Amino acid sequence: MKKLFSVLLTVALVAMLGAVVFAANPDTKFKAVNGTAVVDGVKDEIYTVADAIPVAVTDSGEMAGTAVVYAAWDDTNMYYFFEVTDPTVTPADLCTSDYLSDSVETYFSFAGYTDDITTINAGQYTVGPNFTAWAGRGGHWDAYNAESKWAFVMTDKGWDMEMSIPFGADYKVAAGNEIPFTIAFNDDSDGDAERNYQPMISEGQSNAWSVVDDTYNTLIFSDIKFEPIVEETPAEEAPAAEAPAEEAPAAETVAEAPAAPAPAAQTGDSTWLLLMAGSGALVTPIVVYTTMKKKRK
Ligand SMILES: [Ca+2]
Ligand SMILES: [Ca+2]
Ligand SMILES: [Ca+2]
Repeated sequence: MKKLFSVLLTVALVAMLGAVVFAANPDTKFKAVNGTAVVDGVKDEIYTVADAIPVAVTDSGEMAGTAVVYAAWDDTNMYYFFEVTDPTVTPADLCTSDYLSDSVETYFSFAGYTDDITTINAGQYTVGPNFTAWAGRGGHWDAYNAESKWAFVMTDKGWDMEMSIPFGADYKVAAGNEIPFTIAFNDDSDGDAERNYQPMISEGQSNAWSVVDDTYNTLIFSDIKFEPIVEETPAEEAPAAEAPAEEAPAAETVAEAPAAPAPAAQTGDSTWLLLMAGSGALVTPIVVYTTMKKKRK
């Protein structure tokens, strides 16, 4: 009985282990968004709705920096935007314009999986800050690197890189298409133009430059688009009924100078016509004649 239990337990354990399936790298898929980016090293809004692709797994070496990548596509190009955290950057005067200096790499295949990227429509596009030209490999790279563009901007935490790569004549892109791809960051972590380590998206991708195999991940050309938030403009308001003219604020009461005493109302009775005649001591009221005469009327 004890033995039977032990056998059953073993069978159960084997069954459980068999159920543990590790996801193959192609099952790790990332969505590129549909839209056109400006290749200037500045992050376009369209990337904000793309999947953030982490480039932070290395088969060897101790990482000092990592990258996060966003992808987009339109009818003619793929776009990639790399935010690279990199405390020490290969100086421009030492930069070798290849994978040994700080750089990022985009790998993809438009021809499925095959052993040698140089014989198929696939590419490895490598570029970094201060490069004078692309580096790379592959049938697609040979045909289209001259039409591809890149631009970088140094940042507080390292540098940002942006690239556009044309699909080319032999690949027809459509929403929902999936391709094998991966990304690498070649980090020269001490600034001597010798790569110290190479983080990528998933484990086992260090031969991506040579072979398109199932160590690659998958990129989806999704129909997700960036929708700018349009602030609703309030309908033009009918002009408000004319507001009553605001009353002029009462003029501040200024202490008025005391009015000069009003002249005493004159009455007929008090109308005296003084005719002054003469001068000095000789002023003599001559007559009050007018009033008196009036009265007599
Ligand atoms: Ca841009
Ligand atoms: Ca570096
Ligand atoms: Ca180095």
